[in-house]
Amino acid sequence: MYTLTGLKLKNPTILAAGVLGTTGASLCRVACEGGAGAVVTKSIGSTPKTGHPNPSMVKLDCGFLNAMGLPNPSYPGFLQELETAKKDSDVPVIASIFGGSPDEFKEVAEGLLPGKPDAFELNVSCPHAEGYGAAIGSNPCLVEAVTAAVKDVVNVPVWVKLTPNVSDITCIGNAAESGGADAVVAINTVKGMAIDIESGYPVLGNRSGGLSGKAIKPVAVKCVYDLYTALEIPVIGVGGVSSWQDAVEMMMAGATAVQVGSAVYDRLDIFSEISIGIEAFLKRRGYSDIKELIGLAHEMV
Ligand code: RRO
Repeated sequence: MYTLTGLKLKNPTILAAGVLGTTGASLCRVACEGGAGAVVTKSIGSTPKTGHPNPSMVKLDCGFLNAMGLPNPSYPGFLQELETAKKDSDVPVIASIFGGSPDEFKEVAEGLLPGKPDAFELNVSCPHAEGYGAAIGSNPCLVEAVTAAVKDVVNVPVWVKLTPNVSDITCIGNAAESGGADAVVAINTVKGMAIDIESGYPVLGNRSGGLSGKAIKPVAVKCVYDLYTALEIPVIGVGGVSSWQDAVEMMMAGATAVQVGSAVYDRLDIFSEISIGIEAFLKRRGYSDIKELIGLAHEMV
């Protein structure tokens, strides 16, 4: 068992927000069949949203480009899914939420409390959401205020998911910590665009979006490395993790646990595969505790 912000996880792998997180049934599948140590829901807001026009997700050679546009049924519409996820899965269920102001974040968090989420993940980092997401997540004062507002009304851990699309992610991480965050999650997707050269059109309906998958792993590792140095609270690493080696790398940079997003589209049991691989690595290298890996790269001078 691993302890992360007071939550008990059977292994340090977590389903990232946005992937297979829209229904209680899909969250359960990831936990039960996939072997995830915890699962995060799709980001939920205060009013229903249909999202951006199609195509809203495109597979590239180096990863995925998406501009889903925060499609979600709103917190009243999602409560039952959250209840199903809690009832049918045996792992912590973390509710990802978004809003355009501290009050809206507070409203969504309070609205989901009857579903008994084990923690909240505050999404202040979607790269293509007008007025939401990175508009908040690149402003330290707003990040601190949003975090404090949610902490004020919930008594479960609060994680804050950060955007890499800023000049200094540690400044935003510090603001989350000042607001009372129990952990930060790094990183959300990297702003990106792709163009079809035959038609000349950008491939996404929204024209631009966020890049995930293998291409962004080095960006994520650097962000985790810097946040580990700057903060006292745990850093949860996410971005391009698709193997146990990637997870170990993220932990050596400073991650206490890892989230997996895009790689889930290839194989659901990636979580079991990663946790078995980490255990075998620890044994082979003679480590007695996974904690010995966390931040190891910082000691290599
Ligand atoms: O729904 C999305 O378009 C989306 C979200 Br909320 C997010 O946080 N990151 C992303 O790449 N897409």
